[in-house]
Amino acid sequence: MEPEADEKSIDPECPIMHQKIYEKSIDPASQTMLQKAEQEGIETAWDRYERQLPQCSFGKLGVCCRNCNMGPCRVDPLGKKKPKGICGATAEIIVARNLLRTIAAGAAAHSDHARDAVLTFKKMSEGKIQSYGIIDEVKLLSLAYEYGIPAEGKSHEEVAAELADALLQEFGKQNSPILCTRRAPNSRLKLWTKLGIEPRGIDREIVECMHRTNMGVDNDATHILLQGLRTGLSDDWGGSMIATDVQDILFGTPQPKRSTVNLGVLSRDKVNVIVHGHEPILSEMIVEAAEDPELLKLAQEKGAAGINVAGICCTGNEILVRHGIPIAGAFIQQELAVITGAVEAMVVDVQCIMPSLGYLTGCYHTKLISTSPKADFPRTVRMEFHEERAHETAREIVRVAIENFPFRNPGKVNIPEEKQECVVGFSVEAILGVLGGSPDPLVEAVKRGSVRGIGAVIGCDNVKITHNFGHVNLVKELIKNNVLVVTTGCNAIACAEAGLLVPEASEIAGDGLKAVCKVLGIPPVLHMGSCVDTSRILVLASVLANYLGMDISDLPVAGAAPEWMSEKAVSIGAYVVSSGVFTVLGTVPPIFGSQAVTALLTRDLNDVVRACFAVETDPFKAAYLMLEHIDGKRKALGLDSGIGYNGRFTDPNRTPPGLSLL
Ligand code: NFS
Ligand code: SF4
Repeated sequence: MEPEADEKSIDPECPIMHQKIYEKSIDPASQTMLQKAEQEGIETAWDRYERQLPQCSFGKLGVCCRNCNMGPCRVDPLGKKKPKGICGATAEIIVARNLLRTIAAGAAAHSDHARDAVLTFKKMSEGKIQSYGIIDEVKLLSLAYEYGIPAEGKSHEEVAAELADALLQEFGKQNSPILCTRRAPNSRLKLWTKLGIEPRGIDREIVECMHRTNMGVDNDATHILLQGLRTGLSDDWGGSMIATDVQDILFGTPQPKRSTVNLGVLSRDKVNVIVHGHEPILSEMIVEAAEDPELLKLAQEKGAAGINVAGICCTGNEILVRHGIPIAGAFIQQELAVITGAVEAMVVDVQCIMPSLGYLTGCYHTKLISTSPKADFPRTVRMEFHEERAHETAREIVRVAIENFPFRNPGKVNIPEEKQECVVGFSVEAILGVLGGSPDPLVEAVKRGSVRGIGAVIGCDNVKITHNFGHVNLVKELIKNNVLVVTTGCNAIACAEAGLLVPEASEIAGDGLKAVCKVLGIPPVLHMGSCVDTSRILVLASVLANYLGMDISDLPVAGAAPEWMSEKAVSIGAYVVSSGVFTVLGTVPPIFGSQAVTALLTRDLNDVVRACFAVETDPFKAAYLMLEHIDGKRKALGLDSGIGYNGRFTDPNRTPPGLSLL
């Protein structure tokens, strides 16, 4: 029996529990599951976080090093007691080296994902695998053109084969630059060349980071960080962009469509299969298998009303923006989805998958199915996924889920009511389509001041911030102040859960943005895809900059990652800023152990790449910082910057935003 609705709501008599749960998440569906977890004695990431407190101050400041076995060394950031590591490395060197390794790991994750997409694309073009084909022919041909591959007289498969080879070369180029950077404005490209940070082969940049941070190699913080920028650029304008492009060719370029999000998308009477991780190569096949008549019949035989596929994290975003498949939750909700007791199979590949899931699924009937040759987790059912047998493996996975349906324990099932409508799928192509084929209407709206500027808000969830508090408040504050928001990753899921991805959300936007959204029929927050699709945001910025004949850093654009946690987000930060976009980080990066590195990243980078970071944990102040930046850019362009400010953070002089933490 399922509990009655009122039993599911949070107990108002229990202020401590109420407060505690409310501090963990602002999302009612998540709160309901957190309460269920407490009642059932189930541990979540929030409990483990509490047990980790207080977290190590040296780690938080970034001043611990174990890059060699004379260490580990932890240096005193003020340089008094232990100013140097055993080898003589200062806080400055250690902080910079640690950051470079983080960027390398993030860039590696995005780019290795891209490599697998290209390898699948290559096998498809050679006719070695049957499960995938060319869906977006226009994109295939335009990419081939960009890479200098003549298409005349060749079949699409032949073009694809040549393109796949050219794309694979981007990973291993030794001295020549990668090519997608040509999409950036000339001024940016020239700046990168002048600074010596134009990326070469993607793998080369990542390997060089590991080499440079090896004991006794690169020991100049500025020099180290410039390599961080170059590696970040190789991620965005290389790995991430290649992943986006190839996935568009294989699975289609997203176009606007409706769907639903949050834990309430799980079905009470169907077999629930969650796809969690990052690579659509797998999730696309699961979506297809779930429509297989034979498997649907089997589901019926097992007493289910059908098969319900839902996503978590970015593989969820991939199938959401292409097929409108619902999303059950973002990163921090992965455990909560299992806690509903209604998930027959959680199918995972790579990235952002908590190892806790293996133990957690053991408390329910859920099967955790791991599929990637690269990744495994405790207590999984292993069903390795290879493209050659993509259909068959996907069918076997869905079959395991169906067979598991009779083991669902109705007494343990509690699916939150909350599911929210959303409109998603705003690829650059789709945005230009909405605008009638040219950026002109958007540019005119910006000139008039109806749209004050563009806010790019991205990134993860993090237990250090009340779930969705940072994401939702920052984005609401921006749209209230007429900033059109573009979003990817877990921020996009948070915005969807808060109802910000529907055209009706423009009701809470400022008058100018509201009018523009109404005319165009769009939401004030545009979901552009998964985290690798952050590359779409920079392509959009380049389209606008090129159209106006200026640099990205001249545009009234600002970025933010309000709740970031992943190394991938650090790589994204590095490339967004190196591409000329001021970016506010909502959780504190481990850099404050070095004043020099902090000053470089939060101020002096302006003189290098014409953009820098700010760190601000208060989303209202973060929004203010972004608005201030956008207004500054408007002023420099001779546009009206006296649009006024409508927000909670009304007294910037009392607590200067962005400085409260320094
Ligand atoms: Ni991006 Fe997407 Fe989410 Fe963060 Fe993880 S799912 S790849 S890394 S947590 S936004
Ligand atoms: Fe210590 Fe230097 Fe070794 Fe790092 S590289 S652990 S600072 S001796």
